[in-house]
Order: sequence, then structure tokens, then C-alpha cells
Amino acid sequence: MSFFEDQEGPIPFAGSGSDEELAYRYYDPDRIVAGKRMEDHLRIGVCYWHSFSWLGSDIFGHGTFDRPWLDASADPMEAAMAKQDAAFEFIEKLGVRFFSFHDVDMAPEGSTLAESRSNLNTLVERAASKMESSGVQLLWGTANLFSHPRYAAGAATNPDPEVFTHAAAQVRHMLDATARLGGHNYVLWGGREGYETLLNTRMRQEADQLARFLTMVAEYKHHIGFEGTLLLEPKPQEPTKHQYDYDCATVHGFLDRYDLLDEYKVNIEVNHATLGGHSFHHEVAYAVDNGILGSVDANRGDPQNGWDTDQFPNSVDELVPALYEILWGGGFATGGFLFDTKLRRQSMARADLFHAHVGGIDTLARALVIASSLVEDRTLENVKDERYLGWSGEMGRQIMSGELDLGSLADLAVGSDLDPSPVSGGQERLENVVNRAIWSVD
Ligand code: XLS
Ligand code: NI
Ligand code: NI
Repeated sequence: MSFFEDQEGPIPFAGSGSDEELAYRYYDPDRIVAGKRMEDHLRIGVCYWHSFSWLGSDIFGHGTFDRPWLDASADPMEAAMAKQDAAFEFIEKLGVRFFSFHDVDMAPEGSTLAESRSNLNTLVERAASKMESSGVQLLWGTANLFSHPRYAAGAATNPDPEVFTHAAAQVRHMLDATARLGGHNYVLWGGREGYETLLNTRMRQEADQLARFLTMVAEYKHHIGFEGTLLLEPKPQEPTKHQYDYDCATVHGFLDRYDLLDEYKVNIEVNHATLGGHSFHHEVAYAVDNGILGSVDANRGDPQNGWDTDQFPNSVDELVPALYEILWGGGFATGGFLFDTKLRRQSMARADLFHAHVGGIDTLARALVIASSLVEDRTLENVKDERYLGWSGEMGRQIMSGELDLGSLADLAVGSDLDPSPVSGGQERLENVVNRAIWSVD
């Protein structure tokens, strides 16, 4: 049975001059950019939850989307199979290589943990054969530790160790499933790992619990020989008032404190960066600089709204600087761009899913090509080299090697009557360099 019968075959690459609506203008998988195929740079993935499991409801209204595979009156396992058929048909027609899912998106929860696991395993085996025949791969798996009421006060950070234990079972099952499907990564997003009020919360106790949980997950990963990368997904708040995995720097400090830096990297989501008061560029640059870049959840927020709108990316300007950092850092290893994106509630038609993904993928593709021209051009790096040149000179070397302490440095300043003169940061000139690349590169 076909769910997307109006879309015949895979979306073609038609070039920037095309007037075909559902065609790629820039996403040309085989095009070589900076020595690598475009598809291998971007590693685009479709997410199961927003695209196939969600009916478009919001806190004020019911679902609006036309999703025949989500028939509430159907048998839950039958419905999960129909959803899987819809997902694979869509991914193949979109022509991308990856997808990601939570345990509960793929299979219905049973009335016991054992039943949930058996449901999951049935659907995972079915997914395995679809992956085999289509060549679609799993970018990452994850367990939903935030929707069920038992997780209202957190999963690993719950005051009740029984909830921690329940979460451990769910993650074990989902790590097994991810390994079975050859997943490239495993993600932990701590949606409820935070607090609503400090009046009832012990932050240090909860941090210790979270670290213990993450340590157990890493040990289990090695125990089963899973080779994917473990990723934490920072987000500052929503649904909780304050989430512990606030942003990349907070996660980095946490991993360092609990000796987990060798085991985890980050999955950066664009809209989470902006919710945290950062730019996406900032979060990516932080992760690249500190060796923790894992993967990206591609989406965008709305500058007028203070929540996670998860819209499809459509701004080349926003993505170019971040892609520049990713390329400069050597690109993704096991990560990719996962479309953790939601249609607007009024985009009810099934075809809207295609329009949204095609536009987002083209935006990423165009940003990649522009960023690569900036890397090649080297103007930005030359400016940085020049700006920090003093640090490879004698004074910089003496300071950083520890040769000079504060007193001897002060003596040196006084003795030589030091009077350094400020130099221009040249910001507008550099913004012009970026814009010229955006305007001229095809
Ligand atoms: C929610 C998160 C979620 C994770 C996976 O804000 O982005 O979708 O990516 O649990
Ligand atoms: Ni996400
Ligand atoms: Ni989000």
C-alpha cells in the first residue's frame, strides 16, 4: 500500500534553474565539495517522531494532519507497521540515507516492560529488512524518557530509584535495538532531567544520579560491542523550567567533572542553541573547539517566539557560519543532519512533508557549498592567524609555558614601559566577506 502515491519516484536533482517544485536545486548527492560527496558531508536524516508519529496537535488544539497510518481505531501493532511502511516510503522518495527514532515511535508500549521490549523487537526486525532492501541507515536511536507520567520528575534524575531503574531498562532495550540496526550513534536527550522548582530539588544529588546513569550506559555500550557514538543533546528548558544539559559548555563541564569526556559527544539542535541565548554558530564552534561535536538536529526557531518551534531550516545566512566551523573541524565522523523538524499545524497535507524537507535540504546543501568556498578562500582563518600572532612570539610563549608568573610579568610591563595599542577587529569587513560568498557562489 502506498501512502505517498502522488509523489512518483525519488525527488530528482534538477539544478538552480529548475521550475519543478519538488526537485532539488542544490542538493546533488554526488557533487564533490571539499574532496567529498555532498551526501557524505551532510548525512541527511528524517525523524520518525515529528514526521510520522505526530498529528499536528498543540496545547490548544487537536491534530490536523492527514496521516492515514495513524488510525487510532487500528490494532496498535498493525498501526505501527503501517507507520513504518509510510516512513520508509517517504524516506526513499525523498532520496536521503538516514533516519532516527525513539523506542515509542517505532512500536507501541506494552502493559509491561517485557511486552514493550517484545513489540519493539518485532518492529525492529521488520525495519531491518526494509533497511536492507532500501539502503536506508539508522543515524541514531534513542529512548523516550519524557512522555510517560512516571517520568514527570525526571528519569535518571528522579527522586525515586525505581524510576531510574525503569529508565535503565528502556535504554538497555533501545541500545540493543540501535546496535541491531547498525546505528551510527545513540542519543540521550534529557527532556525531564531538570527541575520545576528548587524548593523540592537537590541539584547535586540529581547530577550524581545522571552521571551514574550515563556511566552505566557507556559500560553497557562496550559490553555489547556497540560501535556507535553516544551523544547528549543539550537544551536549556522546555518541558522543564531548567534542564541540566543546558548547552554545550554546560554538558562539556559535566562530562569533564564525572570523567565521561571519552564516552560522550553532543548532538546540537539549532533551536535549542537559540533557546539557550546562543547562536547555532556559537554552539557548533564551542563543540568543534573542544572536540565534542557529534551530530546536529537541523531546524530553526522563530525569533518572535520563546519556545522550541522546530521549524524547517530555511536560512542560508544562519547555516553558513556553522557549516564553516564543521568543515574546518574536519566534518562529521558518525553524525549528520537530522531533520528534527515540525510542520506548522496548518500544513495538513501529506505533500507538505516533501515541500518542507526539500527546502530544508536545499538550504543545507547551498550553505555547505558556500562554507566550503570560505574555507578554501582562507580570508577568515588568515585574519584569525594574524590576530593571535603575538602568542607565537617570545612574550606569548613565556606566558603560556608558565615561565613567567604574575609578578615577573608585571615587572616586565613596568620595566619596558608597555603601552599596547588596540587594533581593529574588522567585523564589518568580515561580514562582507561572508555575504560576498553567499551572493556569488553557485
Ligand atoms: C526535543 C528534542 C528531541 C530529541 C530526541 O526538544 O529535540 O526531539 O532530539 O529525544
Ligand atoms: Ni532534537
Ligand atoms: Ni527541538
